[in-house]
Order: sequence, then C-alpha cells, then structure tokens
Amino acid sequence: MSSKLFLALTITVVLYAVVVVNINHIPLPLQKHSVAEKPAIDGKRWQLEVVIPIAGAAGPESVAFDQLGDGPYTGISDGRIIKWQENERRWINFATTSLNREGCEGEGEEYHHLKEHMCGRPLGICFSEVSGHLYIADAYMGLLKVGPQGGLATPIATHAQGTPLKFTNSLDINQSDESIYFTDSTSLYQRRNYLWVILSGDKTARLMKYEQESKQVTVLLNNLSFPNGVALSKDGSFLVFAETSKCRIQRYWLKTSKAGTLETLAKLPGFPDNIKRSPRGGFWVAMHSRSGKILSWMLSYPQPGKSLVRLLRFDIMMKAYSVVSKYRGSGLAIRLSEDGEILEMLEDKVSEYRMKSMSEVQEKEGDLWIGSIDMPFVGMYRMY
Ligand SMILES: *[C@@H]1O[C@H](CO)[C@@H](O)[C@H](O)[C@H]1NC(C)=O
Ligand SMILES: CC(=O)N[C@H]1CO[C@H](CO)[C@@H](O)[C@@H]1O
Repeated sequence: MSSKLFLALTITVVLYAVVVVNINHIPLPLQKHSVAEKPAIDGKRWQLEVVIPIAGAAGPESVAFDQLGDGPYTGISDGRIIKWQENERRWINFATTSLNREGCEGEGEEYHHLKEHMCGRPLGICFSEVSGHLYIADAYMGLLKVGPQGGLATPIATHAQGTPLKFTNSLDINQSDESIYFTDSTSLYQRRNYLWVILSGDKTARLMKYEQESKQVTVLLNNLSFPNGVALSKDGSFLVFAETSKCRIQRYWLKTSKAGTLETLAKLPGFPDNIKRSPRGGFWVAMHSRSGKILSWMLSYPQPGKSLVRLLRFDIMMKAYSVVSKYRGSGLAIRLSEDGEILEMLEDKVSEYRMKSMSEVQEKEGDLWIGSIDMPFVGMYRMY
C-alpha cells in the first residue's frame, strides 16, 4: 500500500472516529421553552430559563458571582472578562489579562483563537470571599488576580518549579486563607491545540497550590494527563479534579491519614471540564461531550492513538473537530456526591438554545448557571 493511500485511509478512520461516531445525537426539532429530558430529583425537571447572548464573542467557559452576589462574570474568546449588569440588562467590560489589546475585539469569535496568545484566554475564574479579588486561570497568561473594581489583572504565577505554565485551566480558592489550587493542563501545547493534548496522550500536566502568604507555588502532582476542573471538598479534607482525556474524576487527599494520596472518584461517559461544589452537597461536573466509542478506544490504547496522530495533518483535524462540535450532541452535566455516586443529571437535548459542550455548572440559589467553550451565550436552568 502506498504511503499516500495509507495516510488517506488513516485520516478517514480518524475523522470517522471523531466526527461520525460523535454525531450520534441527531439534532431534534427545535422547541421553545422546552424542558430537559432527564428528570431531576423528586420528579422535578430543570428548565432552560434564561439565555444571555454575548455579542461578537463566544466561549464563556467559567461563570462566577462577586461578594454581593452580582453577575455572572465570565471570560470570553476575545480575552475579556465581562460582567452581566442585571439592572442595565447588558454586559459591561470588567477585566483583561493582557495590556496590549489591539485587534483583540471584533472580527468574530472564529478568529479569536489566532490571537489568544496575545489577547489572553481567561478560563477558570473565582472570587475570593476574603478580599473580593477575582482570581483568573488564563490559558496563556498563567494565574492572575484583579481587584473588585476590575481593570488589568496582575500575574501572580507564570512558572512552577522552573517550568512555565503553558495551559492554565481551572482553580478553586480556600475561602479561609485565600490559597489557590489550580491546574496546568499540559507543559507542551497551547490551549488552541487542546485536541492534540488529548490524542497524543500527553502526560506533562500539573496540579498546583499557590500560597497566599509566601506567594510561592507548590506542585502537588505532576505527570498528569489533561487535568482540568478542580474543586475543594466542603470540609477541605480533599480536592477533586477532572482528568479530561481519561474521562474520570480523581480525588486527592489534603488532610487525614490519606493526605498526599490519589484515588479515582468516578468514571464518566464523557469528557469532564470544570467542577464546582453544589450548595446542596457534592459537585457539579460539566461535560464537553459524550466520548465516542472509537475515540475512547483510541484513548485507552495510547500507542495506536499516538501513531495515528503523528500521521495526521493537525490543522485538518482541528477544523473537522470544530465544525462537528458546533452541531454535536446535547449539554451534559452530572452532580456527584463526595463519594462519587451520581446524584443528578442535567442533559438538555431539546431546548432551542441547547447548552452544548457545557464547561461549567455554577449553582446559585437553586439555579444552575452554565458556561460553555463553544456557545455565544450564558444559560441558566431553573427547577420546576
Ligand atoms: C484553608 O485555610 C485554613 C486557614 O489557614 C486552613 O486551616 C485549612 O487547612 C485550609 N484548607 C485547605 C484545604 O487548604
Ligand atoms: C514517570 C514519569 O514520567 N516521571 C516524570 C514525572 O515528572 C518529573 C518532573 O516533571 C520527571 O522528572 C519524571 O521523569
């Protein structure tokens, strides 16, 4: 077989794996104000209540509320962190992670990824209840903070143990001493090549802690594959983090006799993104998509996965993947107990503005605020 033919066949197989197998949810006819299919607890259902569009940008990956409960705030594809000003019914600019913002805004979200290394790409955001500062995990700028009035954020960590942060992704804050637990999803690739991180079986990622008093970063775990969302448990005795490419949630003990040890808390049917504590107990885990059968097979055997990846034109893969992710599937999130049992599931296959590729579920006063890495809006579900 000629190498060209082999290459063509390989590309076909992989595109089939990534594209066709993942389009197993044919879009349903659109309905307005429809309810999520899966009943929530007590026979009630989550219903899509509010959709807040974002003009000219997309990808509100993480959502947060400030000390007064105002917001949501979110980081978007052009590098801005914006705040929803409820009384004016509009988004206002709150903060940025880069000083030179020439050419960052406008042009449309499909071009933003070309500039995100300059404009910044704020992913995880979280307010400190101690100081009112907003802490930001920016994929390109590292860990930053900005005061309650917003403006240009200040980097507080760009390296750990001499290795630069390459794809800072998510964080949680100890609300007593303001120390930060955060993830860097790989030491090799940029965020816009995230599919590469998954398919190459990369294991250069780290879970870290930023100490407020010493201003030092400690590496808690290294050699991880695509750690993503991170959240402290209610009593702070452990934290959980998502290992996206392995479709699982890991538990890392911080206290008790198990301190410093790691265990698998849950295996999931899709790629987990951010994790947030629910005020009703446990954690909301948002999922990027259900993992297609062939894709998960490839990921469970990193060798064939890796050699296929080496043969492929990366730009073609990314293009195919981004086209597909626009049409694919339904939003999916799971609430896990602190012991890893599934308590509740949110899967919306029917709403007109379906929250596809959910990246975060932030529960506030009984409502679920949803972030997404693809959608040009923030959504909110309420239980009826
Ligand atoms: C959070 O900070 C408090 C106060 O310093 C400390 O007692 C506690 O152990 C910290 N918890 C974690 C999980 O770091
Ligand atoms: C088993 C393995 O890959 N260990 C590596 C973990 O990361 C450290 C530092 O980043 C390397 O020195 C080890 O070789």
